[in-house]
Amino acid sequence: MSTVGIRRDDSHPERQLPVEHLSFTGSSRKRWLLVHPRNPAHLLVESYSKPSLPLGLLMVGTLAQQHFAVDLRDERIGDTLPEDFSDYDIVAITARTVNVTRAYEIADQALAQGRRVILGGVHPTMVPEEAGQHATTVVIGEIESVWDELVADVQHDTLQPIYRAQHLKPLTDVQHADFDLLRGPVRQGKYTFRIPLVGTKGCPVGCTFCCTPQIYGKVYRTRTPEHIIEEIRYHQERLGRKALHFSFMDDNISARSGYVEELFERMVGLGVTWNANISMNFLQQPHIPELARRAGCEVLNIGFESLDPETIKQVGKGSNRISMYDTVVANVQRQGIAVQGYFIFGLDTDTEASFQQTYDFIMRNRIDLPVFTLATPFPGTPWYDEIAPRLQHRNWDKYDVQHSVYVPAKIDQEQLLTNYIKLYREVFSWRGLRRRLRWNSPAWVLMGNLGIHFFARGLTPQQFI
Ligand code: B12
Ligand code: SF4
Repeated sequence: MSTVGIRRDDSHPERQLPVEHLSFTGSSRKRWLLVHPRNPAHLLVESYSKPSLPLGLLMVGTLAQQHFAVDLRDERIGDTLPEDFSDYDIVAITARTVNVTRAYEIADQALAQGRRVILGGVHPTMVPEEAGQHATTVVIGEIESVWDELVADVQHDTLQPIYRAQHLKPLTDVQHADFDLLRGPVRQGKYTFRIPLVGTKGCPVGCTFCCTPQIYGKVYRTRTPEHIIEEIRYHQERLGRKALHFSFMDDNISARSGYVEELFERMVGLGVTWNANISMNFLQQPHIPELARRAGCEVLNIGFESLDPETIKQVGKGSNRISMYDTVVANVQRQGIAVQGYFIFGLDTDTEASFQQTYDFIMRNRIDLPVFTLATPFPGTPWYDEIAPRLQHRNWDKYDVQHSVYVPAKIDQEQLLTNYIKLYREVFSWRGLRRRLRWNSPAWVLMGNLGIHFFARGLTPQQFI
């Protein structure tokens, strides 16, 4: 592991401060403020779900608290930030593209007050040069893989501009997050009930629009089923009940043959339910969804993306074959598992016909929870470079997959948005819900449909621009 320096503005005031000015009064331990910035606008996901537990930031806190005093604030659930950051030596902020503008605002304020600022998460990982303009230090990728060096440098006050792991740590060495960092009555009920869990990281598929291949390369790492079960038991003990629902945060839980079977087999009888992102090629084999159901699976999240083979080819999604879509859905639903299906619109191969094809597929297969997104070129992906000349703006607040940020090749923006809204309205109309839904689906899937039904009612093209 080594660090890579990049040129950056060295004039931040904190650089001139002697280290003793930065120590927290009355304590020899440096004090960290961990921040999850709020999102700029109402995200679709928030119309049917409370915010997810901030697993990435919890991992940072879990490591940091071994050496430092830690205070975690999540603006998404209404936590406020101090105007004056002088109680803290380090302000560590997580960011995705959608909330990075707010992250930079907080970072700039903390830098101006002489604090050391560490930025991490997906957006700083994808565009570290940009993030470096607002931070003392940018961490590229997962904190676990650079932690030893980072902690030493914080202690000696020799923070480098950039930390990037040369080798990703095996996941077997990674401890699980300490959820006690979120303890407190104020936080009760403010997050979704779904507990985040990581089984694997990375994905070998390599879609051009996705950040994962840039974050982890094509390396696919797995935790041992023992570690995962140990973590499930930790939550059961912590919360005093067995029947918990977990959301695997994995990019793709089934990228290695044999692993997923072993994991699911070991989860049978734990008394938990769960959902996960899964690549569809594995679901062609009926024994995988059958095993998943026995292990407690309620919902599988599948990226269908498009019904057009040209689009699938264009985005490099080699794991999808249109000819297997219906079989895959049937294999999953036969087990009583609901399908949360993801679809992207506005890619260059899309025409008005793409909407009708998607509608027909969804209704024919009674997709339990369809999720529609507008194609969004995230900075740092190969697709972003390709689209860059056609971008309408770089207002990251609108890079939330619910805004049209570039004009596609074959349809104009008006056609795109009119059809997009029409599809939302029809798929989530009362009639659409009656035709699609199974009333024995998990309550949160039904609530999700209802949430989107009301969201879809008032849509106008302007809100997607
Ligand atoms: C599971 C998941 C979800 C879940 C849960 C989200 C959540 N809050 O965790 C759900 C379905 C809710 C979701 C929603 C969305 N998601 Co999502 N999601 C993911 C996925 C697959 C895994 C995220 C995860 O939890 N990973 C595991 C944790 C442990 O990793 P981590 O959070 O990255 O944190 C590590 C490092 O980043 C680093 N780190 C993180 N923070 C910090 C801070 C500091 C200071 C430091 C030093 C280090 C550090 O260390 C951490 C520990 O290893 C990622 C893909 C990916 N690989 O990132 C997409 C991804 C993050 N999602 C994405 C998007 C677009 C969205 C939505 C905007 C989509 C939408 N409109 O609904 C929303 C936004 C929700 C929100 N409020 O932020 C994009 C983001 C692209 C971008 N450039 O920002 C990704 C990258 C997928 C993609 N298309 O490429 N998502
Ligand atoms: S299959 Fe999913 S996680 Fe894997 S590269 Fe494609 S979009 Fe990303």
